[in-house]
This record gives sequence, structure tokens and C-alpha cells, in this order.
Amino acid sequence: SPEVVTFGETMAALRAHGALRLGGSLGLSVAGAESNVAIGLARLGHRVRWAGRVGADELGALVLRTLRAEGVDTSYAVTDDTGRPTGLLLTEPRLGTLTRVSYYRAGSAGSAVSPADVLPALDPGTRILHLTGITPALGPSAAEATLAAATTAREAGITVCLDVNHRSRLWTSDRARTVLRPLLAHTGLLIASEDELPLVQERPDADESKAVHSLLAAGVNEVVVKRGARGATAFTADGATDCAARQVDAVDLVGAGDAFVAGYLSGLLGGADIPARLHRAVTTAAFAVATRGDWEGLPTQDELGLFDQPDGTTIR
Ligand code: KDG
Repeated sequence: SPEVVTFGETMAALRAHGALRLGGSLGLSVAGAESNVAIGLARLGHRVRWAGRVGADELGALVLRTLRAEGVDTSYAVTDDTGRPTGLLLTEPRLGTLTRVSYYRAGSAGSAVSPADVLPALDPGTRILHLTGITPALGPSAAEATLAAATTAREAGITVCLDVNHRSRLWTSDRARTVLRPLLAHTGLLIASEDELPLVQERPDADESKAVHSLLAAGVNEVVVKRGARGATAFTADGATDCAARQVDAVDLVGAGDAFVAGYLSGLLGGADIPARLHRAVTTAAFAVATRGDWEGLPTQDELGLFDQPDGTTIR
């Protein structure tokens, strides 16, 4: 059985080299926070399954082919037979590492994912169910699928990891809070960036330690706060552990959070303690920001040590 199960919407990604409105050529790949995490884990040698719905179209075939090529189990992925298309995401670099993203995903196959699509994928031997706050933002059946999977996993003793991953283009903060709060009762590991913490609090409090404390009191075992170039902090009942980010020349920040999660979960699965989990997470995130694309630059197990080589090294 897989060590990790995840599900969500994976889209075809069209990446422009300059401003989209000027036209020109686009690179075609795939993107989706959950599949980014799945690929990251597979590259690090873990058994991981991705579930979700794709269109019965060439872009759906691209999504599944890419995931399979990366060693991700897609045996529970569903191909929509009602004509809904695979969703699309367009990215354009605008200013340095500032990237603009456009979605074409309303009415997509991925947004129609349902409890019946995902519950069968939850093998009882699974250790972690990875969810993101993007999926319940996609529509009512996707929100139902998220809550049903979290509930079922928790009952089966599978650790639920929830990455808040707020997408303000998909829903408001108030709507996110209403839908995400009920997931917390099932969540063992919560991952959020600093600015996302208020979205999982009943009454948003600017004081981070109070926010984290209320989450731990609500039953979350581990809260990991991502701080971008300033690193990350993991909080448990035993206290807080800080970890600095890796120094790297950033070229593309999209996907860094997912890479971080893949590294953290990989450490957790391997029995690493909290400092070592964080160390692996900031390392995989650094690979993501140092390379173009959401997941293309993620490291294999062997490559994790590349960061310790002097700059300019040629490996022969
Ligand atoms: O975290 C990277 C994701 O934002 C990207 O892969 C696309 O899943 C995506 C989304 O919904 O924004």
C-alpha cells in the first residue's frame, strides 16, 4: 500500500516566457499543489498515490502520463466521462520572481472530484493523507470529498496533513475559514504560511504564538509555519523548533511550499526528528525556488546533498 495518499486538481500548465498578452511560445507542463507534493515524495523514494479527476482529453492524458512517469500511483485516478475538460493554468513571469497565474478551471473535471472518487483510494495501510485548502475551494463536491477523506482517514488511524494553501482567486478568507475549520478536528499536521494562520482560527489573532497554541489545544499535534526566505518553525506540545532557509538564487517561487511539504513528509516517514524534517523541507524548497517550474527541479534522494557542494562544482 502507498505510504502517502493525496488528491486534488492537477491542471495542464502553460508557461509563458514573457507577458502573455504579447503572445509568443508557451511551454506545456502540469501543475497542482497535491501532485507537486506527490512527485516530490516519489523522487525521494516514497510510495505515493494521487487521486483526482481529469478530463477525457489530451491534457488529462498528459497529467496522468506525467504522474506515472514520476513514479506516482494513479490507479485510482478517474477520467471524467461527462465532457468536463482538464483544467488549465497559465503563468507569466512579470517582475523578477513575481509570477502572474491565470486559471481556467471553473467547471473542470478536477473541480468535480467527489467522495466516491477518493474514498476507495484510502488504503488502510496508508500512513499519511495529504490535503490542501485548494481542493475544498473548487466546489461543493470537492469540499465534500476533502471532509469525507479527512474523516475516514482519521478513523482509520491515518495521519491527516493539511496545507492551508490559500488561493484568494478561488474564495474569500471568510469562506475559507468556514470550510477549513471543521477539517482541523481530523488534522494531525497543519502546514501554513505566516499569513495563512488567521484562516484556521475561530477569531483571527495577530499573535502567532496564541494562534498556534489554540490550534494545538484544538487537537492538532504539529503545526508548521512557513516563513519563505526566513525559514520555518515547527510547533508541538513540546515547544517550537526554528530552521533557517537555505541560501539560494531564486528564479521561480511557485511550488516552493509544495516542495517544502514533500521534504517534511519525507522526513516524517523516514522517522526523522523535527529538526531533521525541517532541514529536509527547507532543502527541497530551495531546489524548487532555484529551478523553473513547480516540480521539475525537485531532488531525488541522491541529489539532496548537492546543496552542501561548493558553488560552481561540476559533478563528473
Ligand atoms: O503550489 C503551486 C500551485 O499553486 C500550482 O501548482 C497550481 O495547484 C495550483 C493552484 O491551484 O494554484
